[in-house]
Amino acid sequence: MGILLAKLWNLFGNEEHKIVLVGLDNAGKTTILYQFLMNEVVHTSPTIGSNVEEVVWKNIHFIMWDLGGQESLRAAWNTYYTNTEFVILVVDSTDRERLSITRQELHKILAHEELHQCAVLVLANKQDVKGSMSAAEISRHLNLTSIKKHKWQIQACCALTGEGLYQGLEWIASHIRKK
Ligand code: G3D
Ligand code: MG
Repeated sequence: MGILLAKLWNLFGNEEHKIVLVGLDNAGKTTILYQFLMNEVVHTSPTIGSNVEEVVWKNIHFIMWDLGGQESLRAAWNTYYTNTEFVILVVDSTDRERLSITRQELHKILAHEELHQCAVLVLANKQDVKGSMSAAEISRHLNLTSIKKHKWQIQACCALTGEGLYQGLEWIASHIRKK
């Protein structure tokens, strides 16, 4: 009976799914959060600490935490990991210089015990900028194929127009439906 009720509860979209948005400063995390929330571009300033919003999409409730990405703030990312189901790693596809730092941060995240069951969506953001790296190039640099213990996906996107963002969210939603 309890399980049936829980299923019905979920069917009506009352279950919340926690997502953390990580990535270096300036990657586009806050822009993405507000694009999901309001389908519009908001003017952002560097995030100190975090922003949190509830995003409802296709009757699925997501609690999205957008974490500040500056070096001094990255050390605190792990304080947000409890009960996280999905990590969205946002990459600035124009930032070739710092991609190796992103790779280190990603592999640190995946090694964290509280995230051992989470799935990872990598968003290759800023695809509108000429000369930006493709999703395949970023995938290679981040060594995504070496990830065996987590489900992962990479999606090219542009936070300014919203292009690609919902394909990414659909991948996340498909995991929730499978559960
Ligand atoms: P962060 O939260 O990861 O630190 P922000 O990043 O969301 O604050 O975005 C940092 C800057 O990148 C912002 O520009 C924002 O408009 C820009 N940006 C985000 N996504 C895209 C994108 O897809 N394409 C382009 N061209 N720019 C993007 P400003 O100028 O406000 O600093
Ligand atoms: Mg921010």
